[in-house]
Amino acid sequence: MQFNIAKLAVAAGAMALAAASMATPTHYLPTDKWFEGIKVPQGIYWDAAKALAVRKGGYLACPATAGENTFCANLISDISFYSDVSIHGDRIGPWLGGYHGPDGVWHWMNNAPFTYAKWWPGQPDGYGGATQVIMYYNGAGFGENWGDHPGTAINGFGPPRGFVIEYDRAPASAYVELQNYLPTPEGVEIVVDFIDNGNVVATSTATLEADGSFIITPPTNGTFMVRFKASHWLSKTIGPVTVGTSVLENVNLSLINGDVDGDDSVTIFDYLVLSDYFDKSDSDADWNTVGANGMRPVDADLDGDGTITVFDYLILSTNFDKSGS
Ligand SMILES: [Ca+2]
Ligand SMILES: [Ca+2]
Ligand SMILES: [Ca+2]
Repeated sequence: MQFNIAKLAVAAGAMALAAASMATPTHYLPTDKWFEGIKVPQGIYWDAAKALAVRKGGYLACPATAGENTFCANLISDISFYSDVSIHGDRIGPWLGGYHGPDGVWHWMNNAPFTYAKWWPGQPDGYGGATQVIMYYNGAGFGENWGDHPGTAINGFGPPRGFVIEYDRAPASAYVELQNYLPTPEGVEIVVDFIDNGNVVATSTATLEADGSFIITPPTNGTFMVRFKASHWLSKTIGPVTVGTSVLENVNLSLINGDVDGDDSVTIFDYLVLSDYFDKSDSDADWNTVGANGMRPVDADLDGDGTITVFDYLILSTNFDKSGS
């Protein structure tokens, strides 16, 4: 386990969370939650913010108590998280995970009871649309009060420039190098197994950003061995790692290429599949079709250049006989 926050911060600038700048999630002890304020300088609407929060392993913050609300508001207590001044002279603030349901009452998306509320005077007013969500709103200023908003563009208003994420457990940041791979790893799935006494007790799947970074939020707190595996790369297991109860931990991994059939060893079977598909390319109609050998041609394209060539063979040869570790 390596700790490398500086590297993550640099990497974050290039990632597909794009223009969203990462902060460090901070722990709110009274309710054992983690919160993070995210700034999006070009502005963002509710659905996009909601999706980014989920991609980071959390959800839009649901400050269900006065304490949580003050804590969240302090993470974004800067006018730069808010919209420009609207035609009405006010500003829209960072999004939260509250919404007005078809049942006509307010809900938090994590199902916390909606008993506490911190509406700005005159809010909620249902302005701008039938479906409303919650944002920080303090007239022309910033602070810990809320307003309701359709969550989408409305005439005369620009978008707010941020949102707050809530995590049920401490999210861990990881950075994976996929060896011998030409494209960026953006969109490659990585399967993360949490192992206790040899048993996989939880599995989660993450999607890599362009720089190989990803966030895992452990499904449960505890001490585990943690195994990382991506399609035709061998797994890597680290640990024991105590997750969910401490500060952000950054995991740096480098995964070995060559496991065409995904059984976590580079063997003659991988050679056989690669041979079957030698010279195929992504212009072939069956590139993504499972063949008689149980694999797809794309699975044998180890370097990701869109063709099965001697270069894929070389990767396999170099790593022959290796297994996940
Ligand atoms: Ca409103
Ligand atoms: Ca294999
Ligand atoms: Ca290739």
